Amino acid sequence: MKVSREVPVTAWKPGKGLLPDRQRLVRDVVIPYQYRVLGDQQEGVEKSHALENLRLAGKKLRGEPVTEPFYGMVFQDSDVAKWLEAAAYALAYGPDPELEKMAQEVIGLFRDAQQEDGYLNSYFTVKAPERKWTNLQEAHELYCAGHLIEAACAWKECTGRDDLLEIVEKNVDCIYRQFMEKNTRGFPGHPEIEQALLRLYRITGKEKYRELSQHFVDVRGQAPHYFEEERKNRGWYLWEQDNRDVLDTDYTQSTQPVREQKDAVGHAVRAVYLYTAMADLAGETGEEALQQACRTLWESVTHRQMYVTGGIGSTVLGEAFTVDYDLPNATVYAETCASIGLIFFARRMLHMEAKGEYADVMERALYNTVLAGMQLDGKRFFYVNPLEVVPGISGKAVTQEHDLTQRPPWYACACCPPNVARLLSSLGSYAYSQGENTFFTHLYLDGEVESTLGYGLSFDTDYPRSGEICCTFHGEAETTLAFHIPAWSQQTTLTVNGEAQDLSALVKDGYAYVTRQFREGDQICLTLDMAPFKVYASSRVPADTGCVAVQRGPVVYCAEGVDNQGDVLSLSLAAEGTLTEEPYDPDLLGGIVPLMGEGWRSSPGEALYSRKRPERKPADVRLVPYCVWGNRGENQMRVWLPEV
Ligand code: FUB
Ligand code: ZN
Repeated sequence: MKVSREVPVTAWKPGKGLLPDRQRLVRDVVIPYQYRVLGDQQEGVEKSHALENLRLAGKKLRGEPVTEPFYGMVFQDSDVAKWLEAAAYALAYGPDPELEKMAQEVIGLFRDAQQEDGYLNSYFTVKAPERKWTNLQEAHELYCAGHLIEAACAWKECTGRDDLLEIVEKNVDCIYRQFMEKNTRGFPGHPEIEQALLRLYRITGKEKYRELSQHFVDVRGQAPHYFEEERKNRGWYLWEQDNRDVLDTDYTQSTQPVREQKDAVGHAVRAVYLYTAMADLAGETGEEALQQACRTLWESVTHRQMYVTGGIGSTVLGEAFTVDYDLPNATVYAETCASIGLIFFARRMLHMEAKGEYADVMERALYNTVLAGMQLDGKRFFYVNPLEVVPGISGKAVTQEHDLTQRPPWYACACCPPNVARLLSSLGSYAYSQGENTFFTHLYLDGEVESTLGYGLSFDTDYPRSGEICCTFHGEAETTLAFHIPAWSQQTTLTVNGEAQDLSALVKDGYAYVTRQFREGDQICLTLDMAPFKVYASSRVPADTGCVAVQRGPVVYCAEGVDNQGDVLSLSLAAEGTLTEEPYDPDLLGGIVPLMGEGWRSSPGEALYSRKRPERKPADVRLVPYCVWGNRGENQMRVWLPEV
C-alpha cells in the first residue's frame, strides 16, 4: 500500500523564489501565450490549428459544411488538453476571469467535438471516422483521451466544477465498452491513459476506472502481440518507419508483459509514462511483483541511462533509450517531456516507498532539464536538451539537426511546451505528500501548504539560491514531519525550535523524521550544504571520460561562450583548482549565483592534427546554471569539461 499520497494542487500557496516565480510566469505569460498559439493568433509562430481542429469536429457533428482539413499531428488534441490542465492549476491561485473565459471556451470546443456515444478525438472525427480504434499502435486515441482525463481531474480539483468531468466520463465509458465489454486485447501505443484513469478513479471513486487502467497495464506485451495482429488488419500507417517488415515492440515497451521487463527500452516518454502508471497501480494495490518491476526499471533508467541533468533518452532515433552508459552530450535527445515523465515516475515511487533517491532524481530533472525547457521570457521552448552545443555543428550536422542552439517559439510536434506549463503550475502536488500521520516534504519551496491532518506548514526559504530552509508549524498535533535530505548535501543540520538535532538518529532512507507534539509556531530549520562541487561520471560512460561537471545544490552548471571569450571548447578545469561562488546577481539570467572555476585555456592549434601539444595558460572558467543556458543568443555551451 502507498506510504503517502499527493496533497491537492490547491493545498499549496506559492511564496517567493525561483520555482514560485516560474509558476507565476506560467500563469501570467506562458498560459496566455500558449492559448494564442493553439488558436493560431500568435504571429510568426509555427501553425498549431489545435483549437481549429476541435472546431471542425464540432461542425462536422452538427452537420455543417467542413471546408478545411484537419491539420497537425494525430495527437494535436493533447496539446489543448495539457494547456487546459495547466489553466486549471493556474486558476487555483486566485480568480482570473480572462483565463476562466478561455478555459470555458476550450471546454465548449471539446463538448461540441464529442460524439453521441462519447467518442472524442478531432483527428478521427474530421479526417478518418472509419478508422477509429484500428491503429492503437500509432494513432494516439487513448493518449489524447488520457490527457483530457487529466485536464478534467485538474479542473474539478481546482475549480470544483463537473462540466469537463462529465464529458470525460462519457468518453471513458465509450472506451470501457470498447476495451472491456467487447473484450479487445488492445492497449495504447503511447501510454498516458493508464495514469490518467487512476487519477479519475481517485476523484470519482469509481472502481471501473482503476480496472480499465489495470487492464491496459496487464495486457501490454502479452502474446500474441496485439500490434502484430492489428497491422495485419488495418492496412494504413501514420509514419513511414512503421512500414518496416519487423515491428519494433521495444519502442512501445511491449516486448514482454510489464512485470517481466528488466531494462528501460524504446521511446523515453512512453517508457516513463508507463512506469508512472505501474508505480501508481502498484502503490494502490500493494502488488509485490509490480512494485519490484518498478524498482528494476527505475534502476535501469536512473542508475545507467540518465544524464547528470536528469535528461533521459539519448538518441533521436525513436526519441529513445539506447543501451546502458551510452550518454553522448552533443547528439543527445533528452526530450523535455521525458524528464517531466521521470518526475511523474519519481512522485509515484515516492508514494509507494519513501526513499530519498526518488526525490533526488525529481529535483535533478526539475531544476535542470525541465527548467531549461523554457526560455526566461516564457515564450520559447526546448524539446531537445543537449549538454554540449557548438554553433555551426549543433543543429547543422546531420547527426545533430535536432540539437538546437536556441529555443524556438513553438513546434509542429508541440508536446513539450504545454507539458512544462502543467508541471510548473502544479508543483505543490510534487513537493509534498501525506501518509497516515506523516507529512512529507520532498522539494523545498517558499510558501504555505495545508495538510488534511489538521495542520499547515509555512516554508521560508530562498532555495536553491540558499540552503537555509525554515518551516513553521501551524496548528496543534502529535504527528511526524518528514524532510527530504538531498544526497548531495554533505553537511546538513536540522534544528527544532533552535535546538540542534542528531540527524543520524532521525534520518532513514534520505528523509529526516521529526515526531513530536507540535504546537503553533514550532520551527524546524534545515541547513543544506550549498558548497559547489565537482561530479564525475562512471568510467563506463565513454562520453564523459576525463571530464567533470559542476553542481551547486540540485543545480547543474555549464560554461557558456558569452561568459568565456566566446570559446568553451578550449577550456578545462584544473584538477586541484577551486570553485568559487560569485555574489548572487539578481539581474543576471533571472537571478543566479555564478561560479568561477580555476582552469586552463589551450591554444586552438592551426592544423586539424599536429604533433605539437597545445599550449595552455591558466584561465578562470565562468559557470552559470544549465537551466538558463541559451538565454543570451547563440552560444557555445558545455556541461562536461575536461579536467586537467
Ligand atoms: O507522441 C506524442 C509525443 O510526441 C511524445 O510523447 C513525444 O516524444 C513526441 O513524439
Ligand atoms: Zn515533448
